[in-house]
Amino acid sequence: MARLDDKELPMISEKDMEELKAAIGKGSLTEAAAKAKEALEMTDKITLNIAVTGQSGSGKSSFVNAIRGLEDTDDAAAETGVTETTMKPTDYPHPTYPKVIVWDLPGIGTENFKSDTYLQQVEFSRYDFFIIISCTRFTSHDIKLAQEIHRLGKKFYFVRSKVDQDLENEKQHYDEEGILKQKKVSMKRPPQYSKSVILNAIRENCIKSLEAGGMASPQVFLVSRWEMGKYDFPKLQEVLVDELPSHKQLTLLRSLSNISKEILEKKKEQLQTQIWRKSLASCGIAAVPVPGLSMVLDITFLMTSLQEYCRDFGLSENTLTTLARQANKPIAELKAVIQSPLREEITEGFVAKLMTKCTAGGVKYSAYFLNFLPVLGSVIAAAISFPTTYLMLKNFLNDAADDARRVLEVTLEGNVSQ
Ligand SMILES: Nc1nc2c(ncn2[C@@H]2O[C@H](COP(=O)(O)OP(=O)(O)O)[C@@H](O)[C@H]2O)c(=O)[nH]1
Ligand SMILES: [Mg+2]
Repeated sequence: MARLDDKELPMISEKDMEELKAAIGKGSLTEAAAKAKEALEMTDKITLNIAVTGQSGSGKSSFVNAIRGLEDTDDAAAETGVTETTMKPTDYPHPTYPKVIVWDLPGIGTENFKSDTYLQQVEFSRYDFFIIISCTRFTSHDIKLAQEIHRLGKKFYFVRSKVDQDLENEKQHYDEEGILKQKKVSMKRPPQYSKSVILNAIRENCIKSLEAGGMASPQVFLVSRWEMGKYDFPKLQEVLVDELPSHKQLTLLRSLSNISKEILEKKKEQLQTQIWRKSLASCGIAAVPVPGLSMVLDITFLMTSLQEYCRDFGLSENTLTTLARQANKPIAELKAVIQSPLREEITEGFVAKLMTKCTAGGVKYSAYFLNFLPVLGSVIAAAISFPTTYLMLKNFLNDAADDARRVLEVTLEGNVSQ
């Protein structure tokens, strides 16, 4: 943690400054702090409902598990590989972020669910968006459903599942060196086995059949339930976040597995936007003097915030154990690249230590903040507590995101065949 002292002070973004000025204005610090805390609590209350639909056997339940970072055998997992018996949508809350609920919908086009009444039957209004899954070509039921979802003003995403199987099946036509076995060179198969050629062909095929069914410029995401870090799943995660209304983005982001650098970066960026509110809430409401520190702050609140950052970036014993098992690496190899403490190690004492380390930086920041926000100076203790907290949270978040990136790199090592 010594790095915190050595670092140059991170820039305070103009947006943060503007929002802070607007929040504090000429009013009282306590009032602004209460509002900041309220805004944070509102964010925590936001719910997200994701509908997963498609034909029976297409991989819906598997996807419901995978997107929640679960194995099919976990307690909270949806049952997979069973004949469709689901007569109504089943809710599967995310195990760590229960406000994110993934719904396993009954298959479309079955006896009980005709596509014209399907959306009514599954309570269309409940969902934020729809994932339509197929493990072959998309059917007329899928297309009709998508068009109806669009007509009613919501978003849908076509997901083509089980591409690992397609890649494996194609291998049968090639010898061990990846050379085509057929004597006659086929129009369809290249002479050398190529994953990207196969994947592109699947994608094009899906798109063509969707276009033939009347979809304008459809997009299809290729996924494998067994390899969520591969193919189009990381891209799907990004698109889902980008296309959500901005006030819901963080809710989804936090629940997403840290399987790509882009997702990590997005998480960090979104979490950063909350830092000024957290700093204000900490030193403006339940703030008390902390022994050994010349500051007043809400140390429990800060401890929880740091623990949440660790949780969001997978820096906990549980998550690392699962990750190590999935990546088939010893957990020590993952821990070796982590420099911040894990979630379990974050105590009030740790926060106090971290604040002490950031005090010098906080004092430097203080002059800067006071320039813009003289009201901070009216509460003497806040003049130092606020900037020090801001700096501490910012550095910790950066470090946690860096750790998560390095852990991701370790899990990807020796796994380069994208
Ligand atoms: N190889 C492979 N099998 C999958 C994938 N997704 C689902 N499956 C398998 O396909 C079968 C049906 O999956 P399930 O999720 O139960 O389909 P549902 O009926 O749509 O809910 C199960 O045996 C799954 O293990 C995938 O991406 N790759
Ligand atoms: Mg199912």
